[in-house]
This record gives sequence, C-alpha cells and structure tokens, in this order.
Amino acid sequence: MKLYVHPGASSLSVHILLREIGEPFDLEVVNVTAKQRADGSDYRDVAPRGMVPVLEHSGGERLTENMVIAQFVCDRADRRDLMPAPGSMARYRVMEWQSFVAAELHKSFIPLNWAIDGPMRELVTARIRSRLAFVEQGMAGLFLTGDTFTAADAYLFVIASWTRFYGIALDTHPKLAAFLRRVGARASVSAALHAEGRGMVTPDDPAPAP
Ligand SMILES: N[C@@H](CCC(=O)N[C@@H](CS)C(=O)NCC(=O)O)C(=O)O
Repeated sequence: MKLYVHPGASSLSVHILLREIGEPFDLEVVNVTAKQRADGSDYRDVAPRGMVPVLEHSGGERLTENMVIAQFVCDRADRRDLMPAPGSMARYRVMEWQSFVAAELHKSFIPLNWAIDGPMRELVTARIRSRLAFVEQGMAGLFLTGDTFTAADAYLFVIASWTRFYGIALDTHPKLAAFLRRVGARASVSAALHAEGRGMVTPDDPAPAP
C-alpha cells in the first residue's frame, strides 16, 4: 500500500491513521502545488485530479478522497476504535464529523490562499472562526465523539492546525486548543509530521497555545 501526501495537507490525516494502525506502507511526498512527484515527474499521471491524498492499493487500484480512504484503511484493519462498526450510530457520528470537517471547515480555508485582503479576508476568517466555534461547542469529550480518538479527530487535527499557519487565534476556543495539543502529542502524529517534513503543520509545535 502506498500513500501520496503533500506536507501538512489534508492527506496528513490519512497518514496519521496509517501510523495509528501500524501496518507497513510506502509514502511519497509530492509537491501538489507544482503537481510534481518526488522524481520530478507529473503527479497528474498518478492523480488525474491533481490532489492529495491518493492511496494506491497493492493491486494497483487507487482510491481518493480523505473520508473514503480513512474508512477504507480503518475497516480493512478492523480498527473499530478509529472507525466504529458499519451500521452503528457511533459510526454515523464519526462520519458526521468527517463530513463537517471536509465540507464546512477544510474548504473554508481555501480562499486564504488567494490574493484577497482587507474586508474579504476578514469575512473568510470570520467564517472559519464560526465553524471552529461549532467544533468547540460540539466536542463530546477529549475528542470529537467522546474520549476515543477516531478518524474524524485525525482530520480535524490537520485542518484546525492550519489556524496556526494562517495566524488565526484560538484564544476563544480553549477545548480545541487543548485538543490540538493532545493529538499533537500522539506518537503517530509526531512520526507522520517528521516523515512529511515542513509544511502547513509544523513538526516541532503543531499546537497553538490557548
Ligand atoms: N475532496 C478532497 C479534497 C482534497 C484536497 O483539497 N487536497 C488539497 C490539499 S489539502 C489538494 O490536493 N489541493 C491541490 C489542488 O487543489 O490542486 C478530499 O477530501 O480528499
């Protein structure tokens, strides 16, 4: 199994899960902005949409989309702590958060990469903060769905860590700031960050102080 990632991009969430699972896998760090693979060739030959993550299965089949790859790797390893059993309410709670992180939070950050300034940038930042407030209010325990670390937490960790990269303070989100420190201290996260190298989530201090 091989995972294609860009340092600190959303692909880091799947990378963390693979390290939580502990089965061997190959990793290729690509430059998703330049669409360039480690050997300089065009990444679009691997991923026609030009995005990370891509998971290449041993049979050569390739799977895309964070949420789907996360479910695939956790189900395959029968890791019900990371992804509860199909049909259980607990699973739908994890999927509910995965969907929220994907559609409402992850994509809200994208305009910050554009040449926007002043009121428009403030608008985008306010929107991100409002979504982070939902997370702050909705966190059911130490993690999103309770006191067990799940696939949704791996995804939230990556996207919420981008607040540091973009200079968005978490002073009014103490539970989320504590969550980032807690998840950042996991061995899987530290190993994944070091393997990917410098990116939008820093290996040394991924969690902002509250
Ligand atoms: N819907 C995709 C989104 C993945 C995504 O947005 N990846 C970003 C990095 S975080 C990317 O590859 N961007 C490159 C591009 O848009 O060209 C998923 O969930 O996997």
